[in-house]
Amino acid sequence: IVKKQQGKPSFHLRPPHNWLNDPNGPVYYKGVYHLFYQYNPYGSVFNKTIVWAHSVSRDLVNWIHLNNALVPTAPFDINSCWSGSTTIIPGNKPVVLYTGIDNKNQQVQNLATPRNLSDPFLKEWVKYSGNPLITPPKGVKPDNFRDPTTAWKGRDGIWRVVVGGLINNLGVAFLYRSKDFVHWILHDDPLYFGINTGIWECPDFYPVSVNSRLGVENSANGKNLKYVLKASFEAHDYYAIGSYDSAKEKFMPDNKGLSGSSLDLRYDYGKFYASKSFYDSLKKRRILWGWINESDSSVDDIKKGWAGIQSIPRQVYLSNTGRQLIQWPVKEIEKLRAKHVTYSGKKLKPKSIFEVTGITTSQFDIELSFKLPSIEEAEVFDPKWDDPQVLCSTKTARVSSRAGPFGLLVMASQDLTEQTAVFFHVFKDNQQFVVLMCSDQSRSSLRQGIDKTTYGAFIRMDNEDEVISLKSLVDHSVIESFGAEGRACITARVYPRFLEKKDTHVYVFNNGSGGIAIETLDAWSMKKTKNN
Ligand code: DQQ
Repeated sequence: IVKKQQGKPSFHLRPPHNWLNDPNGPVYYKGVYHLFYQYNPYGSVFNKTIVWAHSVSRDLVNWIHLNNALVPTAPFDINSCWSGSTTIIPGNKPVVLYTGIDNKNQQVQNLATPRNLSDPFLKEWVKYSGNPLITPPKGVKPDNFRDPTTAWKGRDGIWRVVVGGLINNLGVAFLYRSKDFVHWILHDDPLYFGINTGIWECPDFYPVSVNSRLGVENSANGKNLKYVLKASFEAHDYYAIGSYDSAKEKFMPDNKGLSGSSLDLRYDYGKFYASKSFYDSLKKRRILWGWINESDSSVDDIKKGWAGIQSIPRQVYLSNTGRQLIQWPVKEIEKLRAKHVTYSGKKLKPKSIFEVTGITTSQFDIELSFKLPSIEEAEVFDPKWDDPQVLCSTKTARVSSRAGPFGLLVMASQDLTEQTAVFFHVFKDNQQFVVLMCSDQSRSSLRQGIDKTTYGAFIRMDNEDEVISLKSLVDHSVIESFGAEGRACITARVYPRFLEKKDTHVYVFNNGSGGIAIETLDAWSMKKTKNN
């Protein structure tokens, strides 16, 4: 029995007890946002009784937990209801495609529809009597075929859906087509595949606008669109930006595809997996959710009685350069902001630190912008550096260079024996800034048996950038950080030991050999959400 629920988040979506993982089938319907997710109703570990839990919200901030929407009951899903997606079909009808683990332990794709379309909460779901709709294709092992995407309809009126899997050691986005959403035919070639990646889980495929932050509905077609293909493998969510040839049913990445290399694009360079996006027709934006798992042991999870949270929903859109996505917490989360402190024009001398006080230090939102040095001041980027995560383990928060490290120490004890550093090192590469962003958990806790991996990402700055910004949303054991206005995201989990007895502190630091100017700093205490 634990005395206090230390580390329990206060404004991240999570039911009161038990295990959760992937977000499933997010959708906006009749004034209500729905998020389903993988959930074990019987305990705080993953097992064979996974259901679709269901939470609803009118503002993406406060959630009501409803009854489980899909639970294993039928031969086609008796061993678990695994991940899937919602599609809105004509007539504003949401329908769900999900993976069932059937009575032979095969992964099959099933359909479910709401019992009552006039209920905006879509409380009850009916499984189609003709399930399964899709069984593993020839050559695919029965446990290597899962996680249908939101379907999209082509100009020809035919539906397409992608299912993730593995065949002949290739991670694959299998493509299926259907005229009626019930009979699905495998297309000869996959939409795309990756070599040596392992199985592709939870694929996502959607259009983005090239000249606007507005989201695009999955079935939209037309000019000024690019496409994003995401696949989850090897513990990360990788994506590529490219075009989609609907005649050939091919995704063509602009640059590299999805290979799992340390230089591939990732939604998040920390803990963020099996994510899923949806088009929010109310606010015309695309929103992304990911599963943030624990970093402590499953023994701890059992003691705590809960494990896993959903990320803060993020708006996602194409950057001006068209080369990457930008992510930012949905505006609505700002409703939770309470007490505000602000500083501007503050200078941080070399090797100095200052404490941000006046906010709730275990539950806050902070945004800072640091003035970039002159290009001459930055050290030269070594082209051999091809793994930002590895680089963050040598260029730590303590290793001084001419421009950096500077950033935040959060969930820190007053004596700094426990602290998580989120920071930047600034380099130059041919007269352009390349910033290394790190989230260093190595000193986050004196406890043993916790995964304290340091995470890192490279950010290529634009010529006109004069500052580099950092935003962190800190919610007890969760730290979601956004570098350079959302060009790189790193999510971490931390479980400091001092919290058993002492309060936590927030500091801004500069360990570089040059001074650094903080242009702006704003921090807010964050309120608890309802139902948390
Ligand atoms: N989680 C689900 C699967 C999916 C995996 C099972 C990804 O459907 O492939 O809970 O985390």
